[in-house]
Amino acid sequence: MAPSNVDYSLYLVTDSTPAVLGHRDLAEVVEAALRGGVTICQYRDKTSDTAALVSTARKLHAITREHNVPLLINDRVDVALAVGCEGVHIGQDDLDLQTARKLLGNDAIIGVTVSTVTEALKACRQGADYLGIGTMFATPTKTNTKDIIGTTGTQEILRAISDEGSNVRTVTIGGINTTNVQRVLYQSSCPTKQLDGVAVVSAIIAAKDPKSTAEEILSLVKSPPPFA
Ligand code: TZP
Repeated sequence: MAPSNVDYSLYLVTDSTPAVLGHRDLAEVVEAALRGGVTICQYRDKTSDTAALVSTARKLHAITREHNVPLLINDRVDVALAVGCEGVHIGQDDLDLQTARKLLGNDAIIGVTVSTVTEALKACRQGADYLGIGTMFATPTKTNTKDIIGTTGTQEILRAISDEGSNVRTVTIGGINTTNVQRVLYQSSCPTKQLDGVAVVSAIIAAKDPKSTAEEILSLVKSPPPFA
């Protein structure tokens, strides 16, 4: 199991496509977001070849290490191993969790995308460190999402995890931004389990000022919502 003190409050997931990143440099945007308080980062790139993935991941890892923030690689255990970063995030159609764990070892952080109670309980039982629960809201960043589950579906998953007695960590993903983050955290909570944080792509990567946007989202995550 990965260290239990990983901070999932503000989880940045990268996107290198022109529609989100524009013509900016990914490493510069990630660095700015880290200065704004991002607590964990995932390099997600569905189009680059393996050599380019390793090269960019090395660059990002040098930056995340300076900020003492874990870097995970989306889907690619081989890239995580090549770079020596802190872990991977796997989807339902990627390499299975048990194989990823065997390859990366017990200290690696391994997260799994889940959108149903069944998927969530399976990932918990197989030793996931955290769950990326979603999709919260429809988002142009990922259009092939299986399910839009909203706060109701997310709450159902949190309740099931809690009933299972699992202490797996949780973040939500999909359409999270400064205007909805507090409502999402509040409405998804069940009495015995809350989300540990939010995973954000475009609200930060496409922001004019990624640093101040990250600061704003992090402070909203950490302060109680006005309507609680
Ligand atoms: N998985 C579910 S939704 C999503 C991923 C990777 C993309 C979320 O992007 P955004 O821009 O934060 O809505």
